[in-house]
Amino acid sequence: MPLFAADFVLLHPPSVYDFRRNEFMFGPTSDLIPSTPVFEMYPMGLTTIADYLEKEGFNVEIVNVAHRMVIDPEYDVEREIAKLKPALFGIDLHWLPHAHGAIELAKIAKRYHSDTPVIFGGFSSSYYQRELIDYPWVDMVMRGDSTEEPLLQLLRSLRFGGSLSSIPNLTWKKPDGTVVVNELSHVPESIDNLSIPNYLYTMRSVFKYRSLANVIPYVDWLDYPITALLTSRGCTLNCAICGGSEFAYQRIFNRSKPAFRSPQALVKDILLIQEFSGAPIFLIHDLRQGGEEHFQRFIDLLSKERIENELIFELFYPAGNDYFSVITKAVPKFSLEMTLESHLEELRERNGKLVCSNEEIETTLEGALKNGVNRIDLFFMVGIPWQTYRQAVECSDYCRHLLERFHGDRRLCFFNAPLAPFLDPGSLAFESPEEYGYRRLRSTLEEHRQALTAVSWKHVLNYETVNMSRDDIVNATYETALRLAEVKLDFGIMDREAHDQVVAKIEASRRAIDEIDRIAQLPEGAERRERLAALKSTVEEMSVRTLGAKDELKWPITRRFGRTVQVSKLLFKLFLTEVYLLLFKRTKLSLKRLYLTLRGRRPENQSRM
Ligand code: B12
Repeated sequence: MPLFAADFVLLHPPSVYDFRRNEFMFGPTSDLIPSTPVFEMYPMGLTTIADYLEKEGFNVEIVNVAHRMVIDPEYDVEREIAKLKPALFGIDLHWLPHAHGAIELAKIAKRYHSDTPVIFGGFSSSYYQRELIDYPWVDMVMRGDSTEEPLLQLLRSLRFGGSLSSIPNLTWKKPDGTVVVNELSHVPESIDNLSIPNYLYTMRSVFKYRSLANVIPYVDWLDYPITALLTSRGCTLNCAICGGSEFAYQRIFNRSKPAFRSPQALVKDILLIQEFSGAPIFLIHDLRQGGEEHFQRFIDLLSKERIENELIFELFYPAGNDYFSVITKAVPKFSLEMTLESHLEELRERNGKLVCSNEEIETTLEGALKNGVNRIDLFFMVGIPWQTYRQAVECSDYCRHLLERFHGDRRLCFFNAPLAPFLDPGSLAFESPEEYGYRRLRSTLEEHRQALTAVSWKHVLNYETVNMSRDDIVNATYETALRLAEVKLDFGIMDREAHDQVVAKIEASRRAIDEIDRIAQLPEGAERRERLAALKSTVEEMSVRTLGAKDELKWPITRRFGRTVQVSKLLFKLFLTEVYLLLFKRTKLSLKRLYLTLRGRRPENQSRM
């Protein structure tokens, strides 16, 4: 157990492994997030896992394979994985769109390290654990939304011996191949011992494992270093299409109520972020889910500090003047995110998100604008329960109405996206499609894995609705985007050049989709391959911010990083932490291992019982 070698390597896969070689038109599936269509962002929980285990002396390295592949066309995944020598490989299959890339990485890990166990984890791994464990390249699945402690027990067992049957949340195989599903019993009510994500680990790891590219969350993060904080694990809402709803958490993670991070812990993390970043901090989930008192306490604590960064709040319910006036007193600058999904009250009610009148929505917007909000992002979606084509595209009329009502206020920003690529497994709509107006086209993990290699995003979709075919979903998505661009042009939010670019891109996307459909009719063979290859550069271009002008989603940043003095102090603190961990934690583990080896015990062999 060498002092500096990694015990556990966490690999983050690209969505589709061979995206650099083959033609895929991912379309607008990643239009509303910072990642590219390769979905190079890794689950924030990888940093909490790494930090938790490192504090106990284990070395944990994150390798963002997806990011490395995107930034370097020559990056040789096999060579890099072959060089690694951990005791355990971890691969996240958190988001189902990684189903293809995750399995391919597992195959590579096994090809070069047949004796090293490969463990999977995340939302989709937990959901599909039974199917996943049957793949020959997967040895274990760690289920649950809080895997830090069970993983510590697993690593101890792998390094020092012990039975796997007592490790909570673990699905594993005995040497004879029998699958064992341990109880999903580690579901902590408090997660205050964790910073989610753990930025201190991320920074420390850059020096420790000598790679910045491995922990960068998305391609242009250095230019646009926005950060986020998770305010809870779990949710109190039951949005029909969400795989992270209360229903889904109960079903997938055995969690009956959310674990909220305390206001103290959140404020502490905000102050830490301020030390290294000047960019906005996005607070994930509506803090009011934890109750009015919880929210008020957070604001009170925030008011006592000198907050410099802009904070972005998510609204799951309407808000009044009181809400905004307290925020204004606590922070210098704030923005809002509201995922309306539809402008129609009836559809919102059927989906279960922002179930309120449009008047309440507009009063909320008015309150925010009056109280100096920096900007409000409103999101609409194509493909929600029972929505028709017309209802989807007409959200643009509602956006026009809002701009008229609020005198063309440019702080109002509108976005639309399709429900894509997948209806989330574990969501109410995935589990009971007919009840929510869906026809589910794929169910198993293997079906989704294969679907991801389809050439265009239309064919990847795992559903259609009773009111919209997959063609309708694609067309409605593009038409809504065209209409929104028109509205933005009319109100001077988008200039003519940007507008024309959006139009040109959408028209080219539509032509490409049609051409792909024609190619799909051809038999396998040279002509098919050639015509697909000819589309390669077009489809790549059509997969980056198809629906809106580039950078529309970004908040203007005045200062990217922390001030030099603060950053220097932070770096010194990180150095001291590293020295402490090495001297008091790592060395202890190494000596224990040496002692066991000298006494002739071979822990690895004993652990698989
Ligand atoms: C925050 C969030 C985001 C953030 C991502 C932040 C991040 N880097 O993690 C943003 C906004 C960027 C985002 C984007 C997307 N998201 Co999202 N997101 C969420 C949200 C709101 C919270 C997730 C959460 O609570 N995580 C905390 C816990 C559960 O996870 P964690 O701490 O990261 O990891 C722990 C465990 O999951 C596990 N684990 C995770 N990975 C691994 C790996 C190993 C080896 C092991 C052992 C364990 C393990 O252990 C960790 C530590 O305990 C959920 C909805 C919800 N209410 O839950 C949706 C949700 C997870 N997202 C979802 C989706 C579909 C997406 C997108 C694909 C959407 C899209 N088309 O653009 C993208 C993918 C982004 C990418 N990879 O590039 C779906 C996933 C459904 C599914 N099964 O696939 C969800 C459930 C709901 C939804 N529709 O939004 N998302």
